[in-house]
Amino acid sequence: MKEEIFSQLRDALFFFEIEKARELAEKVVELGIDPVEALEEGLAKPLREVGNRFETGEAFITELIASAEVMEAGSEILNKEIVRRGANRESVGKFLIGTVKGDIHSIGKNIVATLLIASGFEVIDLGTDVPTWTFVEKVKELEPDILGLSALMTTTMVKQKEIIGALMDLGLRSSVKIIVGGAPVTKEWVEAIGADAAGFDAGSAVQKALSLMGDT
Ligand code: B12
Repeated sequence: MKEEIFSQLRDALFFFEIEKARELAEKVVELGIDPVEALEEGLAKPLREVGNRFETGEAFITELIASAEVMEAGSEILNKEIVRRGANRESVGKFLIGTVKGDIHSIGKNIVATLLIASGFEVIDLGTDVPTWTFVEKVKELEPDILGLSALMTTTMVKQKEIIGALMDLGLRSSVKIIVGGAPVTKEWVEAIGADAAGFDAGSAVQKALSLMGDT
């Protein structure tokens, strides 16, 4: 049953069926299927496939946009269920997150934010295309335990470095742990820019965040 629903979700994403994706996501909730697994297997994996096809010229940008809309529609319902399942936990820490300037990719960041909330973090999401200065101001104002920086493009990941540099210049770097993420991020990049950790998927992002809280 579970596999069949995941397969139907994949088809909905490939054939741009927004309503179908919503219905299937509702079914996942009704049947008590793990919403995290449904998100990853039914929507995130096939969306990455569309991205790969776009890269090789086999898919058009319009297809990429339409598939992303299906992912967003389905994940809106699944995210609510993920948060509901993790409700009533004590706050384990304050997590400030956003996608860097010049980058409007939000899906991965939103999944990470959802799983962090489900794991007990208080999450403040600054959204996408966030200027370096806004990250710095918000760190000063809100004093989060962890700052999460999402960048999905090789052209925008440099902003992660810029933000860390700005925090260092203002003497704020040691006040906050920094975890970076997004498809182009590597271990080498983390070391090169002086971040504390990287999350390569939502599960590892939560694990790293919890272990960073242990270090504070
Ligand atoms: C969906 C998508 C879009 C959608 C975004 C919709 C939205 N609301 O987010 C749309 C269609 C709008 C889009 C636009 C563009 N895109 Co685009 N897009 C993608 C695609 C296919 C999937 C991204 C995604 O959502 N993946 C699913 C999620 C679940 O995975 P994820 O994002 O990797 O997130 C996970 C991890 O990375 C990690 N993570 C993510 N953030 C964070 C943050 C923290 C703190 C942590 C710890 C972890 C973490 O955990 C997440 C959950 O598992 C990728 C292809 C790919 N392989 O990534 C291209 C891709 C990123 N896009 C690309 C490009 C080029 C563009 C455009 C420039 C296209 C154009 N010509 O206009 C524009 C850019 C606009 C801009 N200024 O940002 C390129 C980037 C190439 C590069 N330079 O590196 C890619 C790689 C496609 C390709 N292969 O060419 N895109």
